[in-house]
Amino acid sequence: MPAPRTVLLTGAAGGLGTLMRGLLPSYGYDLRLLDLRPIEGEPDAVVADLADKEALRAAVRGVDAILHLAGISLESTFDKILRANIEGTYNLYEAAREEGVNRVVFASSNHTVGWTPTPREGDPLLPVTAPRRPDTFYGLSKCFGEDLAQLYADRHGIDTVSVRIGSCFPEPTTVRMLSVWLSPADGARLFHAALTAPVRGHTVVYGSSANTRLWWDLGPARALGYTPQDDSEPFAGKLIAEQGELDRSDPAQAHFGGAFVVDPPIWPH
Ligand code: NAI
Ligand code: 15L
Repeated sequence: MPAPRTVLLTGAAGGLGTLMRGLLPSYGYDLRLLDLRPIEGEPDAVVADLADKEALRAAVRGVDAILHLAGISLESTFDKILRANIEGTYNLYEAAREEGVNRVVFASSNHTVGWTPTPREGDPLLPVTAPRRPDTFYGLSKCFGEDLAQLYADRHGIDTVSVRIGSCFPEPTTVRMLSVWLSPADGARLFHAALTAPVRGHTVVYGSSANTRLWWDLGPARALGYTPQDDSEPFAGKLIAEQGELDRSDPAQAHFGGAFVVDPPIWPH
């Protein structure tokens, strides 16, 4: 497969989309942008809802690959999650199938395994083959996205890398994030690897930097050619002084999904 050049970036107005709009062009990509919301300074961006099948078909036409970030990124009502994340991702894959786009990178999430207890010292890192334990309707929608990707790989030959992103923000802001932080620069490295790796079918990887306090196995991501350069550890002293070490007697601190396991999920950023 030749390296993709023109990539549709959905969710381009969001936090991660904005970071990737800044970072991915240096890898040689020509980004086509799509979001529900207009993007200041980007008059050519497609403003469309994932529910709009015609707009999606037009948006994917002629691209080499899709980086699918659009959707509801936190917990919400089931109806809203159903429309944006479940039906929306289905609509995107249908558009890809109809237009012959056969490489997708799907923004999955650590919340697919959010109810998994975090490892204690000496425990093995969580493999991507561990049973999924979604912590929310949001996490459940990401499990659906991964299964949809598997179906479209098997049935239609569309290759997907599902990246179970940890927390991709400029800096970690909680003690939990010291374990799951994906620096924006490593995020771009990982998405680039996922867009270009010569893998067929559906591949699931965890997405984080090479954090000293890592909870999961980065082997599958490294196998794509991803070499993380960052580690959250320089932020540890300040965060632990402010917030204390993780308190495992608190359910919101004892699971991969952090505060998402609490009903309703409360998130401090
Ligand atoms: P965000 O909420 O900042 O951005 C999501 C974007 O999707 C927004 O600009 C929104 O307008 C757009 N969108 C929502 N519904 C849409 C629809 N129906 N049609 C078209 N566009 C729609 O979220 P963020 O942080 O940028 O995350 C991007 C993706 O990565 C999301 O899918 C999220 O679930 C996933 N993710 C992000 C993580 C992170 O650390 N930022 C961690 C794990 C997963
Ligand atoms: C996610 O899936 C969310 O989209 C993001 O906003 C963060 O909350 C992240 O997980 C996290 O777990 O820190």
